[in-house]
Amino acid sequence: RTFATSARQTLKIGLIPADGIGKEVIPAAKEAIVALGSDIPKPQFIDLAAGWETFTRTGVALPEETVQVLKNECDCALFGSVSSPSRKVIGYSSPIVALRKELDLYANIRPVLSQLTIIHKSNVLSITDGLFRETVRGVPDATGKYGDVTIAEQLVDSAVYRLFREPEIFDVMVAPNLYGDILSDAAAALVGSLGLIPSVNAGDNFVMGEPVHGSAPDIEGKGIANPIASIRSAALMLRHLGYTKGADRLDTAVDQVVREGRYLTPDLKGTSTTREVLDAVLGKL
Ligand code: GGG
Repeated sequence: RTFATSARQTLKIGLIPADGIGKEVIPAAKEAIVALGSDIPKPQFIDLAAGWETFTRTGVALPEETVQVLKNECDCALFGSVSSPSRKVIGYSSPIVALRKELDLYANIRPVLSQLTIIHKSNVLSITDGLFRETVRGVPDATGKYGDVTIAEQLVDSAVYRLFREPEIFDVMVAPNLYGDILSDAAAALVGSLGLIPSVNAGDNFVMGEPVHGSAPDIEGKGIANPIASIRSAALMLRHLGYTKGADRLDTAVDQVVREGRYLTPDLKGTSTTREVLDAVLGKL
């Protein structure tokens, strides 16, 4: 579903870089959006706080102000990456998970290229994964929609095996959070780097772009994070809103830069900085 209004004069975009390299790649996506000029409504950016650093500073990982501004003032948003601790910290819970719930963003869509197969483990987790499997299978009957979609299913372990051996057999994989997270990282490896892969968190009333990669503390502050996943996330967000021309321009510019291979960050075996890759994309725009 898209919810663009052609009458919109401005596009209010909440920016939540959060932690680590999110603070480097979201500003890059912002510059790419600005460079689209009149192909999209005039963008207005609102900087918003969330994440582990916000928690250590304020005691809250997702400030209520961030939620309220997103709900009441923004047309869409871009989220960067979050560094949740691996141990239990009292009072902390993942802000991206909370945001998805607050904004009713029920699908995290992670296109890797550029049917449907239900991924589950209901032979072992019969109650939880069984419910997921039956729910997806029940969608066409319940809604009468998706008549031309062929639904297949695959146990998650064998899905990993087949993804690596014959990725072409999959078109769309629908999975619960954990399997989807693992499979999308695996799929990113197949196409070259996690730094290329975008996502959108989508609901019926709001959309939030988000690179699939995490906060990458090992390269934080070095200026070498790949901005492409965030620029592509901005493109997905704009496409979801119906701004196809702007989205196409971003994707085409990125495609050209990657294909030429002159300006690539180290995750793609290049030596370029975030700034140099961004400038190359802006040059193509
Ligand atoms: N942009 C994706 C991201 O931030 N990934 C890191 C992640 O999964 N963190 C766990 C969490 O806090 O939810």
